[in-house]
Amino acid sequence: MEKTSVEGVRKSSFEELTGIKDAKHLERFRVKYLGRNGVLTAILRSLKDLPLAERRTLGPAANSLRNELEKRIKEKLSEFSSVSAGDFFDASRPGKKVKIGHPHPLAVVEREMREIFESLGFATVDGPEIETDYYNFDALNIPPDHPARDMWDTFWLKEPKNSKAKFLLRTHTSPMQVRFMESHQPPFQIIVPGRVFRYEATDVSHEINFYQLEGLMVGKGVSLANFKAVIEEFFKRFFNKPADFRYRPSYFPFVEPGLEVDIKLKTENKWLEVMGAGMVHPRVFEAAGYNPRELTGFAFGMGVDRLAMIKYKIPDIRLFYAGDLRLTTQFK
Ligand code: FA5
Repeated sequence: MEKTSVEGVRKSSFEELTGIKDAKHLERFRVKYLGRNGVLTAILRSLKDLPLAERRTLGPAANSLRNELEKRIKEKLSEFSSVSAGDFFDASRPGKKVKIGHPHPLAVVEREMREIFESLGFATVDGPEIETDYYNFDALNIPPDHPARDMWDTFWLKEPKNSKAKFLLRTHTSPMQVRFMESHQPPFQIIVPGRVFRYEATDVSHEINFYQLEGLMVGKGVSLANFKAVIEEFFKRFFNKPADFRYRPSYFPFVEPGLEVDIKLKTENKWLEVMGAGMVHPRVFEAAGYNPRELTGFAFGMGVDRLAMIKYKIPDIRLFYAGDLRLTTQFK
């Protein structure tokens, strides 16, 4: 055996390889040269019978040719593996399952709530998460030093230089009431879903950031009876179960009268507090530039997380913010 035989194999194999156009032929080529009875395999196998001097020159040459051929075959194969190469595409094979993300349960519940209100004629509006103390408090009839400010433990932000306004993370979605009324004329009915923040200790039903959905309907002669009709229709559709309602007097500085709504699903037999509400306070209308003698309206604010917990039987609010995929993958 001579070194030229390896060179000969190199030349002929490379030439042959250039002409190969599909994977089937490539495999045949591989077997021909590198298979158990392949041309190059035979050379490699015969090495052991050669005198040492010949082995020293032939061995490395044959080995390097084998490596080179393996590499080129692999490269060629990857050229064929695109769909257009026909041979490798089997249309009857089941496709690869594409993993897609899941919406967060709170996003699902917010969407469900929004769809119901929109079908009842409410428009959805959005508001800023960073607020001024004016919209979060003053315009809602909660002046500085008013004890009602303690109802909402607040994350205050550092004041920008030369700023008269104080900034905070909104403690509720109610600031959008005056923001919206300042630039719109009644009659209207809106909802404001969004994230809110409170500086409080967390437990199974309290988070420092959570979601609310605010509602506001203003017009001539809007009454508590209208509120009751809207809200009972909403809950009937949201839970899709028969329920009893309880309206308890409560205090929020921006409504008069103020109330809290409890709901008891017939299947649960337990009263659950679901929202604060009331008739818009005349001072709030004044802050927005409306004439309180001409208009009335109702407002409400419900906790999205709390409603999601009830509807989907989620025992701890903190699960929503733990990023555990075992929860999110159950929602679509
Ligand atoms: C308010 O925030 C008022 N803005 C609601 C309102 C709007 C009243 C319009 C009148 C008119 P309250 O602090 O009660 O009210 O919060 C409303 C709802 O948010 C509660 O019923 C509860 O469902 C939810 N909530 C309150 N605090 C937390 C918390 N820490 N974690 C999760 N949900 C909360």
